[in-house]
Amino acid sequence: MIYQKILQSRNHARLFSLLIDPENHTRESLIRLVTEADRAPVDFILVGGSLLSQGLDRTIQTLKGHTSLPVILFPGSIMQVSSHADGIFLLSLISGRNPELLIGNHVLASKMIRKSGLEVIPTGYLLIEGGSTSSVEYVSNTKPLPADKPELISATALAGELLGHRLIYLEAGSGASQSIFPEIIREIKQHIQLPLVVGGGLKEPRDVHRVAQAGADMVVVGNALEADPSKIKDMTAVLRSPLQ
Ligand code: 1GP
Repeated sequence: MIYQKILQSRNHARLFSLLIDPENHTRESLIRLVTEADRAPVDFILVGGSLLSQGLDRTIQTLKGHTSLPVILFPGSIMQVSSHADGIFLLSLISGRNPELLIGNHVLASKMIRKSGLEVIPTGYLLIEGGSTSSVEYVSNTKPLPADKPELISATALAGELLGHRLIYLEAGSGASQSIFPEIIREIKQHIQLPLVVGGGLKEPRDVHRVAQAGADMVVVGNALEADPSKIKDMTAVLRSPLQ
């Protein structure tokens, strides 16, 4: 069970997830990346992307042929549901005010998701300014939360918890020039009890270390590892150092 593992590791470890966007891969590059992830090992593999519309089943089947790590869908759209995965972060974009991403798409996808048998993890998804216009901002047609308003961000995260989400996900945007500030993470941790996931623009092991030390329960890295899979070892190693 994915959510059980997230809850159980909270007090003694930070989790590391590799995000794979199937659009960025050939079969060979995918196998190289998942082999490195399996060796590191990472805790979870997330699969999703802003543009992906086909090839999702094939990608997950390839992953499953090379690792037994759990695969979680991180859907950029309702077209990204596959019963070959183990679970799905069912995202509600609570930083925005686009009703389709708060309920509309969920209605369209609900029966398909139930039929898939996936473990569903309802996730309050917060887009935070990351230094430039992100794909999520553009595609979702929503404004990110301002990075210099931690009290607004924590109030949004708390609303997500009170509404019954099981995870809070802070997103700076894929390839963000500025990842989530540690002050934001620390502020949120004072207000919520849910596990906190942080991703977007984490490029080096020291970036991973910084957000983990600030209190992220799970760190997500995509671009940097797609560009250089050999970094996975060092990025996961920093999470094994003691928490302060
Ligand atoms: C997941 O979008 C992020 O939250 C991934 O961002 O590709 O910049 O690591 P990167």
